[in-house]
Amino acid sequence: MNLELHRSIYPGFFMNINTERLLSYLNELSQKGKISGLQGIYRLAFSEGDLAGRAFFKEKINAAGLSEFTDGCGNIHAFYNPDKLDLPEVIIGSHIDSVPAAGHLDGSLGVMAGLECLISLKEQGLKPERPIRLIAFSDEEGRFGGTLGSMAIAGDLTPEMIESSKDLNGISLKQAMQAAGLNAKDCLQCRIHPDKIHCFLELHIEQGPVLDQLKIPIGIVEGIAGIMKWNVRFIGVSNHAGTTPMNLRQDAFLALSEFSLNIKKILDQSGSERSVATIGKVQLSPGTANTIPETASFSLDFRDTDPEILSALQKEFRKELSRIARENRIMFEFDVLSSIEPAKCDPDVISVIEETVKERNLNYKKMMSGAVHDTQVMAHITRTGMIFVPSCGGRSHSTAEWTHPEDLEAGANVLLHAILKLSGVKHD
Ligand code: HGY
Ligand code: MN
Ligand code: MN
Repeated sequence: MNLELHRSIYPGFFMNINTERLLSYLNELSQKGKISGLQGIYRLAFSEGDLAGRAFFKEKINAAGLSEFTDGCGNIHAFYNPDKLDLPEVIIGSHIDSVPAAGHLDGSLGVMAGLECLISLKEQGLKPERPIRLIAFSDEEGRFGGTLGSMAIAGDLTPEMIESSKDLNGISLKQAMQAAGLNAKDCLQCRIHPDKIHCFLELHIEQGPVLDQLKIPIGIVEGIAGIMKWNVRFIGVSNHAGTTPMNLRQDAFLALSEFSLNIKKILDQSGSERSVATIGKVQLSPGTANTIPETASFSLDFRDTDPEILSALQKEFRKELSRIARENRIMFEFDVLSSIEPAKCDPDVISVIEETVKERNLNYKKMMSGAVHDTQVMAHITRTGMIFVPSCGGRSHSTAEWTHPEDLEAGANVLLHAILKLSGVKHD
């Protein structure tokens, strides 16, 4: 390949991110949200850990001399726009909130690599033909449903959602945001008009086994699975564990166990090979060994890349809950915590990523994402693309989360060069 030719294609072609700086940012951020005596990171949205992560990110933005602001939903925005252009922007982003006992890369990689890209552009004095904005979105992980911040930017939130949103422990979004110095109602004022956006790009770890098993360093995401997240309750009758004959019981936990055993059958009958369902949290009350549980409340997270399959699974799960409730002479109810439809990434953005990966002589695989991402919400208002890097052993949402530094570096450089192309960096 004639490198001179490339030099003429776009300035910055020979540019790379500062890998040491990226790794040190990731390492510093991974210290925010640590709880002594516990493994992993605890940056649940709007918690103390999350606020520490936010403060760290803002400090790095300001230290780099980039302009920054926090919107009404707590999304943190950083800008690179040396010529103060008022043109549709290239937006990059991800999240720094985490699940409990999280690893150090889920979301954090996209935000820290985005920051590293903006700093590198500034250091090189490169002039994009469009503004570039980096956003760390609030509550991607779903303490209050999921992708709250990107839904605010996309204008997908409603006053009812803000009013009714509660976490699995019954804490309301309003309370949690108030404790973080924010007013939940302001989430409704954060929309960015689609005309103001050229495209959106996110770098993220795969969180699955595909790239790692195939030893391929880059994934180019073609589509992202949709998710339904319910909080379900079976409500039976508490009674004495010793004196109540088995055939007279209305045992909420037995109903839950029958439901959980039937999930696989429902997926086989009504799902696709991409369908998944998980019961991740269970709470029994009154919760003593010698009392038949009155209430079994549990989370149900189910996903598929096809919206029709997702709605078929919704129907089947409801039918199954009601059959089991009837047969056990108990009641059931459920709240929909979140419902995010599947999304496709934009072919043009995909081809810019693909061109970038080929230029950098990297092996890659086009693939679907089983995890939910802010990208699929940003797809409601603009063209999107996602870059994956391998997760060792496919592990994520776990302290075992790991990606080799050379893969982090490769992914961040693909992000940088895709930004250079999409923002039309020109000669001085
Ligand atoms: O649950 C997910 O897919 C994402 O990690 N929030
Ligand atoms: Mn994530
Ligand atoms: Mn996650």
